[in-house]
Amino acid sequence: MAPWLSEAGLAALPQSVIRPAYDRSVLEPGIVHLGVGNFHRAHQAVYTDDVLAQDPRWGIVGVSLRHADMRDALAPQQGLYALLEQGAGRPERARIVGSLREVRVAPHEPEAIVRRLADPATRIVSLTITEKGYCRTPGGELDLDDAAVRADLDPGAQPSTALGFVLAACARRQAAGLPGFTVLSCDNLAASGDMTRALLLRFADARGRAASASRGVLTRWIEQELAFPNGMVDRIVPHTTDALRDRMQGLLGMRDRWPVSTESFSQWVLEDRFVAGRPPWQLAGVQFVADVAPYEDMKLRLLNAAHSAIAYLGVPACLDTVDAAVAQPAVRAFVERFWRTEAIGALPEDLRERAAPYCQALMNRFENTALAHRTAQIAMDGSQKLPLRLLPTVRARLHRGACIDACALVLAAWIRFLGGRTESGQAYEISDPLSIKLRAALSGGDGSAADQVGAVLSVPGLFGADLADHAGLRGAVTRELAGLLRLGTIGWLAQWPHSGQVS
Ligand code: CS2
Repeated sequence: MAPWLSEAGLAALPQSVIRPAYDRSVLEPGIVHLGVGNFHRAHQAVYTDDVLAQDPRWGIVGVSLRHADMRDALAPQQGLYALLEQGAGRPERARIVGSLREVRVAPHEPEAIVRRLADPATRIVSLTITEKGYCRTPGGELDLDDAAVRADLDPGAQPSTALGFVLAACARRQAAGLPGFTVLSCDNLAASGDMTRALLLRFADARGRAASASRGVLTRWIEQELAFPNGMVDRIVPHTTDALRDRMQGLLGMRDRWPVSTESFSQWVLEDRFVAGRPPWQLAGVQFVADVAPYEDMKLRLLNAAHSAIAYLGVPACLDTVDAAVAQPAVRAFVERFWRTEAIGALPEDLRERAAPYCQALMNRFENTALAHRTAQIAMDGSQKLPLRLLPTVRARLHRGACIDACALVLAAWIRFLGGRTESGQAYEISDPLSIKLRAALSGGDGSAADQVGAVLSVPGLFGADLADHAGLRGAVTRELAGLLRLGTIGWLAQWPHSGQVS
């Protein structure tokens, strides 16, 4: 039986495997990361791993906000794990990442997590908690009706939400006269830093009221002491499979309980506003820019929106991976048309020229068969994702009176996906924080396309009053949904766009 990956075993790895180029025993815990999933381990942890030889003050303490599985997998490996980079047309590369010093489990030891966050050694608190982890209303405000947020507002309670932990640490640092830290949101959000700041300030304000404390003291401290740089993160990272575990064992001659695979491509664009220093990430290829918004716009509206289109067209058609979906000429042609005729034109003018080569590179990334990136993975949490990645394009185009047929087809594909059955009749799970509401909305009417579209568009807050009542949008989505229900993904796309549709 091959041995398990461990620090003691590093020297025995094959030469070809890249490993930490620094002494892990001297790493200081400068970063606390909330939400240690595969994306963090294939992205920020790797950029940090690349620069720890230059500056060992930025070791990462990972925090899982719900489950113990990542801690249980990585603790016996002293936080080490293997990463496999597989690029279309590039040689694959295996490396051992050492930047994660330890993983801790927030629900098991909330007080210790607050202490860690409030410790003066912590200078950056980074987050990958997915769109839903920010506890926003569909309109983007802090959801004060969310049970977890309400519980975190109780002045005596131990926090459970990510922002609740950050806030508790802020209160403690302020009381102890300590300086603040940088909060670095690494999720797929527009203006991720600004939004996190607004949510945290709202949280602080609501907590002040709940405690009837002198309102505004903590809020002002956060405004003065913390920084929230905006950032754009990009790397496709599939869930780990047993096939990957076997593969890594072959490559390493050792077993890893939770390896991660990703593409060769990686991008991180950040605003350089850090209040307590930062790792020299520029040496690892991070782009520091004055304004991240154009990078976010391109990425969300072109990459992420196309991903969702592929997922919602793909899952019901049993196209299980992104590469399998874009290998279907009809799906590929639709995605290219969505970019060319709607998404690119809705971007701010100065970005449009860059967008065509960007999309071509995206298609190459989507074709990467080595990743086996599952459409079901992307399909999760549509209610949280679509408003950020698709609706800005819909709004920009409607504002100009331009055609939205391709966007309407993506929305129709989502509504059909919510039906929970493939075209061959197999049931699948819908994983979405609004799934109960969505299911209730869909089960209420006569089941016609018009009825389903009306029900989903009217789910409070989801589409905003402007879109929920937009007759043109409603009509276009209804037509597309009726087509998908009648002919299935490939059948409907084969006829797309239809005569009479201006695309
Ligand atoms: C995907 C993203 O699952 C999803 O919603 O669109 O995770 C995507 O793979 C990354 O944003 C790529 O950087």
